Amino acid sequence: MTERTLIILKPDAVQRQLLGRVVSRFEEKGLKIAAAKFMRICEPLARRHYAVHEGKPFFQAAVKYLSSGPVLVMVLEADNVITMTRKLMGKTFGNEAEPGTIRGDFAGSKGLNLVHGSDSPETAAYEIGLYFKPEEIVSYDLAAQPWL
Ligand code: IDP
Ligand code: MG
Repeated sequence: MTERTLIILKPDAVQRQLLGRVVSRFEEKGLKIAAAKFMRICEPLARRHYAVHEGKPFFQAAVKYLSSGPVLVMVLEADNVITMTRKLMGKTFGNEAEPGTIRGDFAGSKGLNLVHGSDSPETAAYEIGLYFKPEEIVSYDLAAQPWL
């Protein structure tokens, strides 16, 4: 079934000028970009984003990190897109993520990890709603679709 996910190229991806290379990973996989926004996430929005992690020891650090600079927020759409993007991203930190994954190839510590991706259809719906109005999500046919 066609599914949507929220992807964020985090502040380190912008500052390290890796946006193009990370977006390419998703494009090369054949995932459709349905929405995109370059923006700064304020701290209250970052708190809402990580609300499920409230109370955990890393909550405050994760909020600070996400709101520390501009980001590229995207909605990707494809069958099974949540599982696929989580696999493309790799484990949470680059020091454990497999080579071939975004985090495994471009990050190497238990620190900044370049990219966020929703982890279930429920969180995807919640997270997409934090960043996009329904009319900002664009409906169109990907020309390559019959070849994917
Ligand atoms: P995910 O991004 O792979 O889904 P989550 O467990 O949902 O990982 O954690 C959300 C974010 O919080 C991570 O991407 C990372 O930036 C931060 N984070 C998670 N665990 C830790 C930790 O143990 N130390 C520091 N930051 C963490
Ligand atoms: Mg998560």
